[in-house]
Amino acid sequence: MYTQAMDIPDESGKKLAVVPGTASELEAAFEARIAADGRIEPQDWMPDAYRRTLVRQISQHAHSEIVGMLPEGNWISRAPSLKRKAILIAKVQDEGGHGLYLYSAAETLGTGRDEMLAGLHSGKAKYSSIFNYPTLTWADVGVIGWLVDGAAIMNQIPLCRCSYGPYARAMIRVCKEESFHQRQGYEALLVMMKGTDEQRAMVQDAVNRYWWKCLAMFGPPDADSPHSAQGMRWGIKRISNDELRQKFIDATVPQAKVLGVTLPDPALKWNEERQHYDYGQIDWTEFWNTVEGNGPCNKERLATRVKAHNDGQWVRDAALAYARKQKERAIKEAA
Ligand code: BYC
Repeated sequence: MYTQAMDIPDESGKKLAVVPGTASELEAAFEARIAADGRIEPQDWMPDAYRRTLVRQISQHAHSEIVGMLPEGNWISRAPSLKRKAILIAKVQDEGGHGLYLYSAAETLGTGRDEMLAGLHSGKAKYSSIFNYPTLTWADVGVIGWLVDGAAIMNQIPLCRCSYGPYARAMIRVCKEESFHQRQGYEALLVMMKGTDEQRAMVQDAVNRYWWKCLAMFGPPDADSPHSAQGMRWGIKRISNDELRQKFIDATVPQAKVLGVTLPDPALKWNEERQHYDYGQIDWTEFWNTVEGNGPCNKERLATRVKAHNDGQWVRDAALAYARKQKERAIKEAA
């Protein structure tokens, strides 16, 4: 089951090792491992709530990577040069790869990929709010690299130290690829900013549309985040939503200056006492509206994913038929 190859359905991944011990001994061993900042592995005993939290977060993360291919994918056929097209294709493929690692990591917790995908396709499972906004111009592609991937890295670096081993290990490679994504976006914008007035205006317009949505990517304020406290106790999350948002703002303001764009927040100001930038109010009503399925592109994104999944049914059928045939042959040869 934990494989990149197509395999026939197998229940083995669900049979997690039976570890001897009473419920309280198992729980105490788990808590001790967490307190010592150790890793929990798939075969280890873990509380159901820990398992459920991980499946929720990792599968939502996987869905975000997969749906996240769509806004930029729309520009592959319209990239302004062969070089930009090659870079964009590589980036979008990377996002697909991240989704696949993450589904695999979630499968180690005993939840099947079909179940996770059914959650996405029915609209029940969440994915990152940011991918429900349109990519109107080529500058949006650069801004997604710079700001969306930049925010994603800020959030994902601490996940490399997540207490669940398969998720933490997947994040190491994902973060390496995300830094290439961020740099290619920033570099594309630097080139546009050295171009014509129209190009500079296009970059500024994309920054204006994406800035606030990127700040919301980090999730609701800590005080309104139902999962944060327990997620931090379990070592799944290491840094809170608000702290990560602040780190992202502090890192991005100097980059915006080098680029020559204005961040669309009149309240953005260095606070000497806090040693951080102060910033304005995020529109949380708009955020929740988008998360609940009513953003500008939610319906289009889901419909595209469902169609791609249905169109691919024959490939899954063929791969399964082939795997079945191989297995039958192996059994016959062994007999
Ligand atoms: N959008 O208690 P909270 C990428 C939900 S893609 C939608 O703070 P938690 C890329 C949250 O799920 C990388 N929903 O939750 C790809 C929860 O709802 P449920 C994406 C959001 O889990 C292609 C509720 O609000 N990164 O890099 O402690 C191209 C309460 O929130 C959002 C990840 O997925 C949101 N923005 O913290 C380019 C990172 N924020 O489940 C780039 C992994 C919150 O109760 N995930 N919600 O129904 C995480 O780190 C955490 O899950 C979050 C939320 C920080 C997002």
